[in-house]
Amino acid sequence: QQYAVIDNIEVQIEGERNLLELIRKAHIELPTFCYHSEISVYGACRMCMVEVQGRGIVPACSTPASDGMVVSTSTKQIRDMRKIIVELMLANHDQSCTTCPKSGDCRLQKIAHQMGIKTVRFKKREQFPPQDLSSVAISRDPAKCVLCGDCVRVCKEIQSVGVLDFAGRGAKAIVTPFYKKGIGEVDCVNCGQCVKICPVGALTPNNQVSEAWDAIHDKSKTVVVQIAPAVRVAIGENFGYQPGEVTIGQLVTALRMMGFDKIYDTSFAADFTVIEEGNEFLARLEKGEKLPQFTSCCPAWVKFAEQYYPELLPNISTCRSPQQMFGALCKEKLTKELNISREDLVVVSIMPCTAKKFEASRPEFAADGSRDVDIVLTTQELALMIKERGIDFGQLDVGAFDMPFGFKSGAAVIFGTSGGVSEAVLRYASDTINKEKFTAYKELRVDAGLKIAEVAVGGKTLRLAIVSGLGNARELIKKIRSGEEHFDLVEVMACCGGCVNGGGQPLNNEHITVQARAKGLYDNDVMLQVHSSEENPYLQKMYSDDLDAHKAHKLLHTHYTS
Ligand code: HC1
Ligand code: SF4
Repeated sequence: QQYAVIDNIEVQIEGERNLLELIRKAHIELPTFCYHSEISVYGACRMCMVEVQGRGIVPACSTPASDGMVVSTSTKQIRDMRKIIVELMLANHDQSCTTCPKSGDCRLQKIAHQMGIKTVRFKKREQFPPQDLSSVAISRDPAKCVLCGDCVRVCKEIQSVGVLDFAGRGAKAIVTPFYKKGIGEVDCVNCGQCVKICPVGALTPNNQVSEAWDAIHDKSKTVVVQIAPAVRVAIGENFGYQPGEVTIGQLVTALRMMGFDKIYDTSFAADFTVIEEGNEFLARLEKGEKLPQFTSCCPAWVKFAEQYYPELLPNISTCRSPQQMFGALCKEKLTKELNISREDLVVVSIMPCTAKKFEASRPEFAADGSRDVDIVLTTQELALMIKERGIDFGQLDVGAFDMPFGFKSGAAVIFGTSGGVSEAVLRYASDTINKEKFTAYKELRVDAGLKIAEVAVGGKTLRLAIVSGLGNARELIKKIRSGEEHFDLVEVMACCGGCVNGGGQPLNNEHITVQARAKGLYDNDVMLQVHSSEENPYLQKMYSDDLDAHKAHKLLHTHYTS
């Protein structure tokens, strides 16, 4: 057994990748801006410098732990160095902290406070590059950037998109999309993984909180809200709940108190997605064409495919995502029932995702220029609104959804985690083919970026791939194109682990959090009344009363552009 001594305490070395991880195991939270276990070590911020006996001062993130090492994490010299680094960052940083969207969640703010920094000894920078508001999904503010490079690496290494990079040198260095274009003008797929990893306010979701309040306060509007599956297991983290705890009842009550007229569930529409996508899949299987079928509910994946794999577009399911099915159905049905115009019905979505803002803005999801989904708020934007209204979330009674758009099966709730869409579609396919009730398909539950499974349905063995993270998707597509791999169904989610790890979720990046949120969704499935989409009684009624084949196609399907 090997040990290192860290701040006078012996700590066993058990395969930690570097000294920083060993120090964290010893319950010392060394500050860093640029270390994340899932991306490469960059060693740029120098905040994790420690003193190793006999070797001097070294960065803990890029130093392996070795037997007998004696480490001090905070000598006078190290403390002074860290203070200088943070003060230099602050001097070079637009300090409009109180109005920054990241205020309260900003690592620079937290570390400056933790280190007791009261004054900045360096001259403050006066001129900053302008904000970049070119994207409907993501806002950039280079004046807040600390040059940690986290966004550059996550975009390149995890998502294999690589639209961000460093430009300029010395004091003029910045992180920017290529050719200093706006982020909305390059191949960014809006996944928001850069937003989630950014420690400061340099990358944030495009904030639509004011638009939402304006709609709520406008008495001429009926404002309805849909809640995405993954929000229910994460929003509570902002109010002291553990990741994975389902707080949907409190959330419904909070939204009602805030003034939304009807509170609905995106999962209701996900049940439609299962039926439509399931039927499409069964038809393709029978004809043996356009296989593998790729899922279509992740808008970052759809844009990725449109940009890089246009030849795969015929294989992508033509189903709209649940968010967009919901918008189309709601605008069709409620405008008639309430006898109001499309403009006076405002559909707001609460999504774990920044790309859903982009999806809702796509021209194909509008009728005569009037959008099906008007405003998309991330989980984090909604948490800010709840706090702004002074609502004590943890004390709220559990509220119930409005009907019919509030009823859902468990199959529709598990959509929020990687593997959930495949499991939901397979439940429907096996119910339909085998005429048997509900199989859970636990073998599709994923704890990695790629899972390959073979499942017997109706005397056939189906081969499925479930992939999350666009870099993983790119690798898989290479194998499919070369003929090395064959599948019947491929589920792609842009964020590792699926929507539970979306770019609009609480800023808790640990793998364990994503697992806990996924478990919360699977547990919620068990608690619900029905587990297969076709058993949703409100869905059956809507199919028979409101949707003939033509209308179902018009409202529930789409097309792609390369
Ligand atoms: Fe998702 Fe979906 S599951 S894409 O991850 O198909 O965002 O949660 O709302 O639309 O239902 C996201 C989540 C979400 C859609 C559904
Ligand atoms: Fe890259 Fe995604 Fe960020 Fe766009 S949103 S810059 S694709 S990480």
